Amino acid sequence: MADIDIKDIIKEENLIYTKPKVITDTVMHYCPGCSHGVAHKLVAEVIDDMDIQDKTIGISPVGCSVLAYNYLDIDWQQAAHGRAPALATAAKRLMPNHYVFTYQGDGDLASIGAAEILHACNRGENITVIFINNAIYGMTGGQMAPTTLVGMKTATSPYGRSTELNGYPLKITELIAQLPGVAYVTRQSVHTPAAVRKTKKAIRKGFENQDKKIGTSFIEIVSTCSSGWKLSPVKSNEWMEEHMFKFYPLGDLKDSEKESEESYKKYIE
Ligand SMILES: Cc1ncc(C[n+]2csc(CCOP(=O)(O)OP(=O)(O)O)c2C)c(N)n1
Ligand code: SF4
Ligand SMILES: [Mg+2]
Repeated sequence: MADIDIKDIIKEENLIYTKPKVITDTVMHYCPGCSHGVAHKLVAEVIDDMDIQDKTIGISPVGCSVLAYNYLDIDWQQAAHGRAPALATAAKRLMPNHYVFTYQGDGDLASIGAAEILHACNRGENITVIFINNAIYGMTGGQMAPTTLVGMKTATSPYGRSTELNGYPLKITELIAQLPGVAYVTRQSVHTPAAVRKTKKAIRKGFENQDKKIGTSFIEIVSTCSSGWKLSPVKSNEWMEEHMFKFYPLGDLKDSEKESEESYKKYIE
C-alpha cells in the first residue's frame, strides 16, 4: 500500500465537521451533561448558515448562560435578571435590520422576568426568544423554579415540590402560545442527534421569521441541569425523557405564519 501522508487527508475537501465560525475558542464553563453548550452551538450554526454574524445581537440573561457573550462572537447586551425581552425590544426597534434574540433560563424568563416576556410577546416584538427550561435555578445552587416538576427535589424543596406549599409548575410556553402577537412557538430538546437537528431547524425558523415581520418567535429547549439534578450526564438525559417530556411535551404549539390575522380575530371574538 502506498504511503499516505497525513497532510493528504487533512484537506478542506475532506472536512466533514468543523466548529461554527461564530463559536470562540474560549473554553465553556458549563458542567458535563449540560444542555447550554449544545444550544449555544446550534445558535452559532444558524448564524453561520445565514451569514448574519455582523448583524446579530444577542441579549444574555442572568443564570448559568450569563457568559454566553464569551462564547459566541456577535454583538451582545447583558440584561438584568429577567429583563432580556425589554432590552431586546429596544435593540430591535433601534436597529430593525439586525437579528435580535434573547437567550434565557427558566428562572430568568418564567420567574423574575415573567412580566417582561409576556408583555414583549403580547406586543408581538419582532424578536426570537431561546428559552432554556431545565426546571431549576442552575447557577445559584439548584433552587426550585416556577417550572420545577411536582415532587422534584431541589435545594429549596428538599422533600420534593409540593402543590400545597409551592403551587403547580408553570407552563409558560403554553401561556405565550395564546398571545396573538406571537407567530411561532415550539418546544424542542437537544438530547439526541435527531432532536438536535429539529432544534436547529426551529432556531433557524425563529431567525427567519424576523425577516417576515410576523411577530415573536419563541423556542423552548427542554434541557438538563446535571449538577442541579445531581445526576450523571447519561442519567440526566434519561430522567428528562422520563419526567420532563411528560409535563413538557415536545413539538410545535403554534405556527401562525399565515394565521396571524385569524388568531387575532379568534382572540377578540
Ligand atoms: C435581580 C436578581 N435576582 C436574583 C438573582 C440571583 N440569580 C442569579 S441566576 C438566578 C437563577 C438562574 O436560573 P435560570 O434562569 O433557570 O438559569 P440556569 O442557571 O438554570 O440556566 C438567580 C435567582 C440575580 N442575579 N438578580
Ligand atoms: S449548574 Fe446546571 S445549568 Fe448550570 S452549567 Fe451546570 S448543568 Fe448547566
Ligand atoms: Mg434554569
